[in-house]
Amino acid sequence: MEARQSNLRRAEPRQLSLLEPEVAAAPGFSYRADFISPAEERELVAAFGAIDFEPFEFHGYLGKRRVVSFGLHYDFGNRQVRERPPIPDFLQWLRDRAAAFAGIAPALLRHALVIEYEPGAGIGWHRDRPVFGDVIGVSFLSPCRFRLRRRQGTGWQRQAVMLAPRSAYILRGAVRHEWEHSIPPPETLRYSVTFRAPAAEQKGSQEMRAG
Ligand SMILES: O=C(O)CCC(=O)C(=O)O
Repeated sequence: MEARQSNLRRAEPRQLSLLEPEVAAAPGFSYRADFISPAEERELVAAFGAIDFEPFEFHGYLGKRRVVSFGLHYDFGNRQVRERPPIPDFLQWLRDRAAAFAGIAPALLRHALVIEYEPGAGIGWHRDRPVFGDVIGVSFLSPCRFRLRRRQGTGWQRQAVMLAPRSAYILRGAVRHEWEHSIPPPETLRYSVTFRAPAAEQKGSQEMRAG
């Protein structure tokens, strides 16, 4: 029995496709390598070192990653967006650049979330709250595997993209609203900064431009 069992092989998980930079992973995913220079990365990482991060909290559970929100903050307990201290000066130029990448007015990106991933700290499968619109993320230090999945019948359609340090990505459309994403724990320290606009404000500004 044991011998037979040891010959039984579990179904292999579907192979993840590793995509080249600039190639869309899922509809709505954009990627840009070398979004910031090595000197800009050093400057921002030094600023992150002075931030008073807090453990990520979700309904009373503490995650291993540590976070700080500026401008706005989504409170999972009350399911409400709350005000936070303004986006600091050292992040303003990055917000402007993220806004230009996404074609959004910088002032609309009112939420900046800085995440510190120590080795062993990842982020589980999730979709961002619909109260926010597009997500623009910038990566620092450790490269990481950005995993994507969406329901397909009884299983999952899966993809993954390697995010290089100093790169940026946009989640919009299907990849933002239909796909989930997750990042396994990095082997070395990683930071990310993600910018978001309140969905209603982003939609309003798009309608104004279209009208
Ligand atoms: O660290 C990242 O690039 C992803 C962050 C993320 O998934 C989130 O804040 O919801």
